[in-house]
Amino acid sequence: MPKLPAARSPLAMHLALALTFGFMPAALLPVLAAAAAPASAPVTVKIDNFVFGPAAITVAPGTTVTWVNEDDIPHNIVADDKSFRSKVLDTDEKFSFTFTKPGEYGYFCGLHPHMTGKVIVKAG
Ligand SMILES: [Cu+2]
Repeated sequence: MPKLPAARSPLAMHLALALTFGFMPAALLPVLAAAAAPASAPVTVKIDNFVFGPAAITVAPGTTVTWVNEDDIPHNIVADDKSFRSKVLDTDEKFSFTFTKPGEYGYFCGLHPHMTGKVIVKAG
């Protein structure tokens, strides 16, 4: 039976292809889902006692940052490069911005320019 090994090898190759291209993406799915998770988790910056806290945050592209004014004084948020600007926030009011492009975004309070913060957008 010299023909038998040759007749079986295409089947073996077919199985190998199915294992490589059929099962590998399924095995990678949980890894990809885990890597994408941090981008969608929202981040909050609190404003209290004339301070942004945390003053500097690092987030993945696609992250929405929400500022909450927990001070009893109005404040707003103005990007150094004018890429975002909130209205004046009274106590307990919020402002959200989604950062899509990597970079460093410094910002300040338009009413109290000594109040500053920074959002660093960096891919995982
Ligand atoms: Cu202010």
